[in-house]
Amino acid sequence: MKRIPLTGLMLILILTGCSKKKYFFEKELTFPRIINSEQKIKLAAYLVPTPQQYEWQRTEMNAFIHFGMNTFTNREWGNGTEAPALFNPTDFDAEQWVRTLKNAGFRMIILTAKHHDGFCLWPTKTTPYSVASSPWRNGEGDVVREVKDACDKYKMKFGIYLSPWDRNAKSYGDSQRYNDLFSKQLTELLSNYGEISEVWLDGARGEEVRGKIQEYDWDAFYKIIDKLQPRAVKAVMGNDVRWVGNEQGFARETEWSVTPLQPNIDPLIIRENEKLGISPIVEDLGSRDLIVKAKKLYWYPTEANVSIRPGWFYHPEEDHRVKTLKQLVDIYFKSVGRNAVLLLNVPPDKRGLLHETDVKRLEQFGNYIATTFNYDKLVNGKIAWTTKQENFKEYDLFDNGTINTVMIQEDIKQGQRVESFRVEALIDNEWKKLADGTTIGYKRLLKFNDMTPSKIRITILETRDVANILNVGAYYAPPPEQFASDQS
Ligand code: FUL
Repeated sequence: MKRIPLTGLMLILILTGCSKKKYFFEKELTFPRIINSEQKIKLAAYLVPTPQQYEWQRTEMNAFIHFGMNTFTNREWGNGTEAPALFNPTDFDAEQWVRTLKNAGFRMIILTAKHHDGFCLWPTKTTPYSVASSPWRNGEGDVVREVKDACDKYKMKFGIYLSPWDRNAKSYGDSQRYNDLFSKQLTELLSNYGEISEVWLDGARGEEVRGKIQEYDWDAFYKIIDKLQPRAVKAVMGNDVRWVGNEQGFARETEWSVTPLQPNIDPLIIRENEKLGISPIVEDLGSRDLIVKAKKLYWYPTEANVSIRPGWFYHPEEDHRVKTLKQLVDIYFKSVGRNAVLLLNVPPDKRGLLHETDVKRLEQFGNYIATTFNYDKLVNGKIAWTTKQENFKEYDLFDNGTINTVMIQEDIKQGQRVESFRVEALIDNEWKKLADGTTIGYKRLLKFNDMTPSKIRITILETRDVANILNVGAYYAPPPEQFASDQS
C-alpha cells in the first residue's frame, strides 16, 4: 500500500495552495508537531481512499450470508460442540442465492465461512470440524467453492467472514497456537478460491477460555490478507472498512470517512482511541473539534450491517418477520444515502435456499431502487463543479417532473470536504428551502415532500477546502407501501 509521508515542502504547498500539482494522503496522515488547528482541518481535506477502498465504496449495496451449523440447530451462537452430522442442507443451491441478490442490485456476497462455533464451510486441513465431516454431499462438499463459483458466474464480488472467536478449536486461548490455526485458515481461503474482495473480521469474542484470554495477532492476519489478496478490504477489526456502530443498518446523519478512529488492534491505538473518547459507536467521529485533538487521521469509511430478519441466521419462526419494503427503503436511505455501504444479511434456510418471502422482498426492493433512481429528473447533474463556501449552482429539471429526493456526490478521490449544504427549489418564482444537510461524502440522499419545482439550487455552506461536487440528481421515490402492493 502506498503511504505518502508528509514532507515540509508538501505541507507548504497544500497549506498555501501554491501548487498546480495536487497532493493527497492515501489512507492515513500523521500531523506534523508544529501545526495550528486551521491547518489540521485543511490537511484533513487531502486524505483520500486507497484504490481498494474506493472500489469497495462504489459497490454501495452488498449482501451478508449467515449460513452454517446454527442454521440447523436454530441458534444464533453455537457453542462448538454441535455434531457435524447436523449440517445437511437438502436442496443446497448457491446459484439461487446469487441470482436473487444480483437481480436485486447487490454487488458482493460475504459468506460466513466460519462463525463463532468454529464449524468450517470449506474442507479445511486445519480441523475435522467442517463440511468434510458432514453427510452433505457425502462429505465431499464445499460451500465456499459453490458460492464463489456462482458469484463468478453472475459477476458478483465475493467476500468472507471468518470469525476469530472459535468455540470449537482446542487451541483457542493458547494465543500463539490459535493464531497459527487462524492464519492457516485465512491462507487456505485466500489462496484457493480466486479473488476475495472483503475480509470481515468480527470483533465479538468470549473473554476467557479455560482461564486464558486469547490475544489475536492482528498484525500477522493483516499481513496474510495484504499479501494474498492485495485488492481486498479488511473490515470491522480490519482497518479499511469501519463498523457503523449498530446492527440496524443506519449510518449517522453526519458521517465522515475521515476520522482519527482505528480498530483496537494494538496498545498504542487503544490508548489513542481512549484518549480521544472514540469507538465505532460514538456519534462524533470526524468533527473539527475531534480533528484538532488528534495526532493522526485515517480514511476509514463505514459499512452499515443489518439483517433482513430479526436474527442473523435463519429461524423458521421468523418467516413472518422479514423486513417490509418500507423498512428496507428506510435502511437504504439511511445507509447508502448517508455515505455508507449497506451490508444486508439474507440467511438461507435448512434446505440451503433463500426463503420464498425473502426472495420476494428482495425482488421488490431491487425494483423499487431501480424504478426510483433510474430516472434522474435533473438536467446536467453529471457535470462536476468545484466551489468555495457560500457558493451555489442551479439546475433545471426535465419536463417539470415531481420530485421528493435529491442525491449529491462528492469526488472522494479528492477527499471528503463538505460540512454543510442546502437544497432549495424554485417554485412560483420563489426559492424555498427543501432540506439542509451536513456531510456528503461518496453519496448523500435527502428526502422532502413531493413537489414540482422549475429549478433546484445546491448551496455549499461550509467546506474544509474547495468542494468537488461530482454528481447531483433529483428523483421521485414512490411510497413503498403503495409500490409493494402494486407489485404483489
Ligand atoms: C456479530 C456476531 O456475534 C453475530 O452473530 C453476527 O455474525 C454479526 C454480524 O456480528 O458480532
